[in-house]
Amino acid sequence: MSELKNDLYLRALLRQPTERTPIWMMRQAGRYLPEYREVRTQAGDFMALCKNAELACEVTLQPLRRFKLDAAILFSDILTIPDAMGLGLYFETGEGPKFERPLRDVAAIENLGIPDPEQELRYVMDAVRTIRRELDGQVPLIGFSGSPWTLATYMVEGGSTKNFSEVKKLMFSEPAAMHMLLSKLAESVTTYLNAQIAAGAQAVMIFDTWGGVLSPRDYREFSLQYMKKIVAGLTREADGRQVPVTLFTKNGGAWLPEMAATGCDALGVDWTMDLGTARALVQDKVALQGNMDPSVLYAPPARIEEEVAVILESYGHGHGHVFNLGHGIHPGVDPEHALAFIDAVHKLSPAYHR
Ligand code: 1CP
Repeated sequence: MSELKNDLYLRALLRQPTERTPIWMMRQAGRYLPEYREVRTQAGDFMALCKNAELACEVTLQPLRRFKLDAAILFSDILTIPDAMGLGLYFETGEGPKFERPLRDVAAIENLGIPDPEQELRYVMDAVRTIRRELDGQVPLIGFSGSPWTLATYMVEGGSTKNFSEVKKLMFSEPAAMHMLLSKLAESVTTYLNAQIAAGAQAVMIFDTWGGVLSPRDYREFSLQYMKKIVAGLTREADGRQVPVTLFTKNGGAWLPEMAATGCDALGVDWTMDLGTARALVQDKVALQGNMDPSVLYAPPARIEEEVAVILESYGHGHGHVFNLGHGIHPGVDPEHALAFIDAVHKLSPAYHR
């Protein structure tokens, strides 16, 4: 494999010195880019795009052509695992993801198998291999998965949800079945991420988008415990380099110290907490990624630059910060504003590394 030309992102995650703060954006490949919309139309639908390695590679690289980003993220989705488990993922235009066969009883959970990443999920591994080849060492490639809890919410609800009623009903009334589901998902996620690493992913991130809807006790029991198991089972070195692991629980600010104790390398932080407070909470045990409110990108470039300055100052001097949004970029953002955001990080961050 070709030598990595820009390893700022990997070094920052391991809290090693960097000359500036690296940056990437969650959902950096997506609908805010006209060139993405074009390829998606060409592919037909979202899953067809994910399953075509050449097109998935093309949309992964699109944001890197426009912006000075320090990492690429595999173009795929967290719902590939439930799809591979046989739930039948589909997308209806204008609506979120849906499953043809959501999990509604204990028998359905008992019948779930662990997908083989080089069989049912081979298209993901093919995309990783294609992207690594085309990246040619320009920046590292991030692999990812959903957390067991977050995947379970979609699998039990059958799609997106506001109240989490079905999944919480299961959790509170059939805890043993819930744990069986989460154990199967933890094993599937571990195998899946290790396969992504074997195929060429140089760092991995676990998205726990819905951990924040749980009480502290339930978060520990139904989400954190399983992420910790995954972290313990991951390949941590490949091609003579460490493979850093980032955990991100949206609305999980209160739990950062416990998350930092899982053995991961870095934590994603959303915008509901000051980065300086987060840094004090984790006592520099892990690196931090974040945390601008994605809606700031609707504001004029001068206001965006101001917010970047506030966040850099909040983290303060020293290493171990990866700049990012606190959640995915919104589809309605003007790409010129994303450009202003990324340029501001390039311009203002070196002062914090001297
Ligand atoms: O083109 C389209 O209309 C599809 C929109 C879309 C995209 C661009 C979906 C459907 N998934 C993706 C790609 C995607 N999803 C990536 C690609 C890499 C990148 O960051 O550029 C990643 C990392 C994800 C992860 C993902 N999917 C998460 C976790 C992160 C997060 O944003 O919280 C979640 C919760 C999903 C589920 C999902 N898939 C798609 C949508 C619209 C959703 C969210 C549904 C919901 O809000 O419940």
